Formats: sequence, C-alpha cells, structure tokens
Amino acid sequence: MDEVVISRAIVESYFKDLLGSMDVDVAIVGAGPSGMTAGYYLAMGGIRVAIFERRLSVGGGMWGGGMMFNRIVVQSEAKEILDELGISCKEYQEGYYTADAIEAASTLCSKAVKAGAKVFNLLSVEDVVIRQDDKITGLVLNWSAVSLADLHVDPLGVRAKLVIDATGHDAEVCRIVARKTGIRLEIRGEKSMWAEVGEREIVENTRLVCPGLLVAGMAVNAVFGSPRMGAIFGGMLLSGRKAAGLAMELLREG
Ligand code: 48F
Repeated sequence: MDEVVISRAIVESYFKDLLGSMDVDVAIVGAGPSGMTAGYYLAMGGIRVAIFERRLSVGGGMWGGGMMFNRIVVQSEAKEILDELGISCKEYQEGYYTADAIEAASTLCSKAVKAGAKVFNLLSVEDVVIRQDDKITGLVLNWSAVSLADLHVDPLGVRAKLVIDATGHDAEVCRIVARKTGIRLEIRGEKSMWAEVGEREIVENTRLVCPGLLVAGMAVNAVFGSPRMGAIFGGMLLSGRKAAGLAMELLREG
C-alpha cells in the first residue's frame, strides 16, 4: 500500500469534481430533503448540478424524523416520489404514509448522487455573486471549518445559471440577498405550526424569487411567512421536484 497513491487518488478525484462544478447550470445550497430531491430531478434531466452542504452529513433534518423518532410521514400527493425513488412506505390511514427516516434520507441521497448530482459537504455558502445589481450569478464558498475556527480566510466564487436556496428554516441565501444586495426581497419569517397550510403553501410558493434565484423546501415558508409543519415531508419532496422543473424551464428559455 502506498500512502502517496492513496492521497493523490483522493485529491485528484475530488478536485476533478470541484473544478467541474465551478461553472454549472444549477447550484443548490443545502443537502436536506428539498435540495436533494431538486438535485435528483435536475440530474435525471441531464442538467449539470452541484449541491453545497455545510455539514459533514447530507440529508438535513430528515434523519431524526419527528422529535428523534426516526419515522417520517408523507401524504398521498407525494407518495409517487417515494415510489420513484424506491423508498418503502406503509399506509397508516387513508392519505398518510409512514417511512423509515434512515431509509428515506439515505436512499434520496444515494439516488441524487447516482443520477449525477455532485455533492460537496463541509462547504458553506457565505455570500452570492451578483451582476447588474439584480441578478444572482453564483455563490461564494468557504470551508465550514473556517467559520467554526473563526479564521479570517477569503472564500472562492463559483458560477451558476441558477441558484436554489434549499437551506431550510433559516432561508440563508435569501436572507443574504435581502441584506447585502439592492434586490428587494422581503423575508416574512416562518409562522407557528399548521401542517395543512404549511404543506400547501410550501409547494405553491416554490418559485423564482429574483433573477437567478429559486427557493425550495422550508426556506420557502420562511420567505413567504407560512407555517411550519413538523415531521411530514411530502411538501419538501414536492417543493424540490417543483424547483427542479421550474429551473429546467428557465434554462430552456435561456
Ligand atoms: O433543514 P433541511 O432539512 O431543509 P429542507 O430540505 O427540509 C426541512 C426538513 O428537514 C424539516 C421540516 C420538515 O417538516 O421542517 O426541517 O427544507 O436542510 C437544509 C440543509 O441546508 C444546509 C443545512 O446544513 C442543512 O443540511 N445549509 C444551511 N445553510 C447553509 C447550508 C449554507 N449557508 N451553506 C451550506 N449549507
């Protein structure tokens, strides 16, 4: 065994993918259920897609189910996504299905990666790249370890035709845009729990929020002032799929 061969293999194969992801069609921020679902459908559609995730693990808030009981609930509207991904589920009562959170998160991540989405963990998005004062054209990345260690290290920028904010409850990319650019983007803030309304509005409001930037998943409800919903995940899957479909339409329109 040659340690240098092992090290070279890791560095070269990683940087080949990172270099190939510096100018992509779609860059997704956040590898939770909505970001991974969007990544899966985009990659299946032949789109060059990179997903940047701050944490070591991908899957976001899916692993813990509800209050660490590692089961998720999915409503019938989203069951076809579970079926397409090959995630097993059981009908609990009419319209409600349960799935194992571990199977759901790991299968979703595996399917997205196998479809061709490039996932980079341990990388935090700390800013956006902007042009003509109103169009988001890329992301500013840094190693998550840099902010954890409170180091002063400049970031790097990557280009994307479209960015999807799938950062969950904090809607981090949208907040950066609202705070640091001249783009008028109101962040209304997530509201208290109301599952039915939260699940409906998360899908309805999955959309382009300014040129170059779409929002998906729980970030949608943070931006549009909609309720949280707890451990029902159909809205995340449907929102991710819708964001991918909208992105593909926008890319076709040029
Ligand atoms: O939080 P998260 O799972 O978002 P989601 O896809 O799904 C929400 C559900 O998990 C759950 C829920 C269901 O009812 O409400 O909360 O909308 O995944 C968001 C991911 O984004 C990463 C974060 O670590 C998490 O894995 N993330 C957040 N900010 C950044 C980021 C950032 N600035 N850069 C990189 N990754």
